[in-house]
Amino acid sequence: MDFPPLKNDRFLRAARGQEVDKVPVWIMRQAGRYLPEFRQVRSKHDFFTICQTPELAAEVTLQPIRRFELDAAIIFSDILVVPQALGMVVEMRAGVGPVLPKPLHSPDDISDLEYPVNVNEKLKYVAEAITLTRHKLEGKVPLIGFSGAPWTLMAYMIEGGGSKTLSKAKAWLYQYPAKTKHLLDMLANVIVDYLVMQAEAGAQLLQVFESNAEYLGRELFLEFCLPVLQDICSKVKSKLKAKSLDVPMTIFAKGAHYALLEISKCGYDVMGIDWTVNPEEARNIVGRSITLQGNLDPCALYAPDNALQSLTCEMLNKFGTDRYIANLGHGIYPDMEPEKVKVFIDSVHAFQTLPI
Ligand code: 1CP
Repeated sequence: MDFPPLKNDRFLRAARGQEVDKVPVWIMRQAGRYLPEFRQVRSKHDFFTICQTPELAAEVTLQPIRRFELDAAIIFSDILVVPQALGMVVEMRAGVGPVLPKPLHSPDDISDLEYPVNVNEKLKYVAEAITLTRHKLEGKVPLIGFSGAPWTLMAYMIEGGGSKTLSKAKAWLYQYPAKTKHLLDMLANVIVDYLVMQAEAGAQLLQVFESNAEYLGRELFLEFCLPVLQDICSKVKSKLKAKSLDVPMTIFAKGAHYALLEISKCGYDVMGIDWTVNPEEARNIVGRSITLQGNLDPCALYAPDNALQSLTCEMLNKFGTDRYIANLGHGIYPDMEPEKVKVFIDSVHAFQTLPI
């Protein structure tokens, strides 16, 4: 596909372990409710209508890019479009978040899922949104595509929405380990096709969100998550290679402080860490063969500007400037003042990079 040439490649360079002029920075959930211009679009359209309408998805993806000196854009969508593609109903309720009114109650319900999924048909709107956004970005910054990881999606499909404990979903891991693995493999197959489709449509890096890793311990994670995360990465990469596409991949397993080394060896180019992990310890554990991404506490953006600047500086000192992408340790909160994002980004860019 013929896209405008990329003008700022420091995010992709850092993902590939190449030298950068400044530390690249983007923010998880950078398009969203903390921006008045997003709330305006959202007041007129249902959440999933925005995701499904390429012009609207491109517009809200570009909103933070117009406002801030971010080094990457992330396509506006949600991880729950995958359960939708499997035939599940997902509603986005104001003040509540995602709700799946007919969750999976037992493994017998797996057969009700519309599987296999023709991703190129069911999620075509995401591909179209990506292609349109790539054009509208005019090469300003690269565009990130993403998917939820199998365990994170499975948890929503069983809990029917967010949950404090994920006890219903975790019960499956103990009660039905084989059937759970079957469901996770089904999800992985859909996710592989979905990520490949996004790269073909123009996504320049693919991030996998295992946001619910924090509910598991090391043993459950190693048994149920790690093998599928590895499988997704190797299958996506080999399928892309066959199409002469080379797109770096990021894994963000939130709360998986207990398996940093194993995650770093899964084949991904970048590993996101949440704000509970000490960057120096993470670097010591994983070595220098992977780029780290993160991890300022999203609440640090509530601090006065000078404190936020020092906290950002402290974080960069710990990570170093090599093989590093600055970000928050999780998504930005909806009540954040947009001005704080500028303070954070400017502090990252002002940091002196050292020659490798
Ligand atoms: O700029 C961007 O990052 C926007 C794209 C984006 C992404 C990458 C959205 C828009 N959602 C996501 C990923 C996502 N969605 C994750 C993984 C990242 C993470 O851990 O936060 C998860 C777990 C979800 C599920 C989800 N969708 C939640 C969390 C609920 C819970 O269990 O706590 C919520 C609140 C949503 C809704 C949503 N998704 C995105 C936005 C802007 C919103 C707000 C909805 C609205 O406007 O009404």
